[in-house]
Amino acid sequence: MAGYEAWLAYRPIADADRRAKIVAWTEAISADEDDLCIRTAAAELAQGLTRLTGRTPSCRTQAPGSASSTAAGSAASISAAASASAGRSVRLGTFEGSADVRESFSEAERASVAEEGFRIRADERSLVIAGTTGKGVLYGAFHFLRLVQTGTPLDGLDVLHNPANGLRMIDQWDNIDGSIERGYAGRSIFYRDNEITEDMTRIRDYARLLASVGLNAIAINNVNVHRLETMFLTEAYLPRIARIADEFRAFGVRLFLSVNFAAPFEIGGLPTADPLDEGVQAWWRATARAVYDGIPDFGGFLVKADSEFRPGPFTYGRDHADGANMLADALAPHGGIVIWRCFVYNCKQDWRDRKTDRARAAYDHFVPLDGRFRDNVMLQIKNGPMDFQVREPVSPLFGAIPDTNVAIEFQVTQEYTGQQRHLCYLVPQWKEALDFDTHARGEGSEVKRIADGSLFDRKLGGFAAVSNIGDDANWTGHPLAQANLYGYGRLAWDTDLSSEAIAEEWVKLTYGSDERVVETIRGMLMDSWPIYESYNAPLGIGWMVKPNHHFGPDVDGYEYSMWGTYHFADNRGIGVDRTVRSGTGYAGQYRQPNAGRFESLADTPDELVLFFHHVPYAHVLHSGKTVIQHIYDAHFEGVEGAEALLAKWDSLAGLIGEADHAAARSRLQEQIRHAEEWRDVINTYFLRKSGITDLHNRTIY
Ligand code: GCV
Repeated sequence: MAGYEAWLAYRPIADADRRAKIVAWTEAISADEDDLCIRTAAAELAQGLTRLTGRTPSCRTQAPGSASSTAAGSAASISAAASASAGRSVRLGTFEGSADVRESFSEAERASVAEEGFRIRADERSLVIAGTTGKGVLYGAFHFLRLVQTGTPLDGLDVLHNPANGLRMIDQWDNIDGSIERGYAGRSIFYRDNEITEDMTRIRDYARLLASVGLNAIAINNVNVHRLETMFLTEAYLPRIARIADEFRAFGVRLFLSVNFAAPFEIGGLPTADPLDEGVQAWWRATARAVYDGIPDFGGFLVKADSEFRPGPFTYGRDHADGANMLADALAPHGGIVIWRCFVYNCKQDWRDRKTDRARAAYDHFVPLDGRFRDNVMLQIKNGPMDFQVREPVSPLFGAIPDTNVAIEFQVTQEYTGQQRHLCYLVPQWKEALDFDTHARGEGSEVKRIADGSLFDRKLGGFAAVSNIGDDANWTGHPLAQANLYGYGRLAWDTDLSSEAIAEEWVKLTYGSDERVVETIRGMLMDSWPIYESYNAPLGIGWMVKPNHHFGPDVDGYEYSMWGTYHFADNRGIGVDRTVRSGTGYAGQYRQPNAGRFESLADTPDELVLFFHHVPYAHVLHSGKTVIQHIYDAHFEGVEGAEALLAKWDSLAGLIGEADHAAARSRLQEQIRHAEEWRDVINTYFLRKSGITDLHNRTIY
């Protein structure tokens, strides 16, 4: 069930034969290195196997600071017995720290394992989970538990997995008052009533969830850093932040803080925050030192600057490279990095001016700075040029700054995709962005190869995403929204996994392997993004949401469309002309052949036609339908799709836990009601606007 334990519930294996086989392979667990992550790995294995098989393996690990001992793990009740000899054991370790593990692999095999990768091999005597580092061993342990649960035979097992991305990060947009910006699953698990929480239980359990899918970094506060969170950099808060970092460290997750660029001025008593001012630079150096005193493996700073009214280097006539490099220099001696967001645009743009275009902004700001950022700076680019809409093209900034480290930013929290009241499995959307070929170095220059750093041979690369969890009992509000968090982690680790495979894995771990359950929920997840899209903003236009909270239909509602609209719909047509020939020129930010494809109305795919072109309502799409007919039909189909989701879920009554079934059911019912509202608001608006009423197939009300 998609409850508190999420995909780590470890439901008992029903098949007695299979259970016996697993018990025979896992009678004992041994790890003889003094390594925090390896101890966590052993404890997790012991806990998982105990619940899966009903039998607790004996466990020998090394206590912190000791030469060698037999110890109990922390997260599970591990028996302190010496390793059993009758059955086979699981041996955990790194190539460097354990002679035993090292000898199980050839030199070439050892060399094939990346820093955080792992290798699992079964031989006649034992099963070895090996890594280059303790973190790798921990990921290997979680993977092994996944293999056991998804029915993989252990005999002859020999697998190697290396993460595709170095940085695999989750960002909390949590505020110290306990609220979460764009959070839809309760309050923060980190803060309450303007204090950092002292209770580590949920934080630890969250760290487990993150590590189990391979995530290795977290920023624990909102990128919009208000006054009290600015103070996180001071002695008043650092000890409690260090306490949180301790919890994450045990699970291999490095802690980052979002910082306020104006901190030297706001809390440091300096007259300026100018990045070229020596006093400011010294202040950041001293601040970084203080942070590292308490958190030796601190990841670094995440920065939203000169965006949506946040302070930044522009105030002082400096640019983003000046700002980011100054922070990078303060962090460099400690091994920290700066993650600098490219979500920079002018909120006050007057949309009557049809040449200025928010979609252009990130590219226009950052391309001229390529090559100027320090090696420990990473630019974090949202997947699309706007803002996590249900459908956007890929940001053209990918591929346009070859001499800069980049990370791709996704939004797991469903701000514009149904706020966890609607089912919207986002992995297919993310995959589409990752598989987009930028042609930056000719054919085969996919976004995923830019994000992971390989295409341009960059030192740093990776994924970041805004989390979807809060203190709701099941973490995500909608039980099925857990699949998005799970999927994000799995995809960050392996960008070649298919959306279906990830969905299936999640269902099996969460609900068990009953074929009907697996097939039905996997199908629901896979259908859900197209369904949501069909009753949301059509054909790539985006934005038709109520202002500020961004939920529910309001065609002209979005707060930054007050000087016009984001869709330019009038009685003649709809869509934004972003061509070079007659529009904002945005299409020209792509490399060929993409630039040419988006420039041409005939070649632009239907799902993005209104993103790139302003067309009459009677324009005929590739599908053969006119734009207005498409809008109209899609909104009816969307409601039918939402109804089908509920029917499928209902077919599982009795096959999954009652409470879980009821919780998702009530969300699916609500989704139908909202889909109807979307259909009626959007269709009424555009029928009126266009004046076209001779549509086919449906009765016009
Ligand atoms: C944290 C969108 C959201 C904001 C968010 C911003 C960002 O505009 O609506 O809530 O601010 O993105 O990514 O910084």
